[in-house]
Amino acid sequence: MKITSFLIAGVFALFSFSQLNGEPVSSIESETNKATLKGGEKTTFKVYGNCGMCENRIEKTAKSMDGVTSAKWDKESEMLTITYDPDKVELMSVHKALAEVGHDTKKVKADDKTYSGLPGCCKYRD
Ligand SMILES: [Cu+2]
Repeated sequence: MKITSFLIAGVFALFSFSQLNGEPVSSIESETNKATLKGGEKTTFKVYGNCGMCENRIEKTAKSMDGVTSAKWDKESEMLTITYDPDKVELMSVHKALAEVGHDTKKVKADDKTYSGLPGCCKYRD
């Protein structure tokens, strides 16, 4: 008898909790998940380049990757800042993709053939 009334009280408490919040508990949880996904991880690393064309190429390459939600490369510091979902994309794949279009990072170097194919203004190696 005691257990039954405890259960009823518990169910009632849960019910009034969700009523208090104005929406079911489950929808609050899904909102939280969305926020986590939207934020993702943010990281900044060096990507060698020179000019505005490099900026476009680097940002376009990074953004085209599934799991990368934003990419901003700074011409002066040659630093790329990306927001990404680590469950969808590994950071190393981003380094590789950038090297494939001719841009060295500290982890992956572009091969000479790819590098030599870059427009003259984009040649960043000394
Ligand atoms: Cu360039």
